Amino acid sequence: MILYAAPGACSQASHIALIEAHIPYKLVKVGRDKKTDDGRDFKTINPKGYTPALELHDGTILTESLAILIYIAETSGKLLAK
Ligand SMILES: N[C@@H](CCC(=O)N[C@@H](CS)C(=O)NCC(=O)O)C(=O)O
Repeated sequence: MILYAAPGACSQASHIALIEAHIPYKLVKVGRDKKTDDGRDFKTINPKGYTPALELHDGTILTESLAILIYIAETSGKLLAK
């Protein structure tokens, strides 16, 4: 998974949730200029331009903090059930 996040923004909640759930992830930072720290235009990832966005292994992009937090909680539950 890839979490697109901006330092100090509401995407921090998703970041904390991934850490607490022990889910492996890669963090890509998004600047105020909507550029990712690996040089991409973030609006090609989330046309709304908002962080957080979570890219799943199949390439699906999840947006909206609430949806991402629920996804992380459900994924974490599945991992714990194994
Ligand atoms: N409804 C979205 C709102 C996300 C949001 O407002 N993100 C802010 C950071 S806290 C953002 O990316 N702002 C960038 C901008 O307004 O250009 C969610 O809950 O995820």
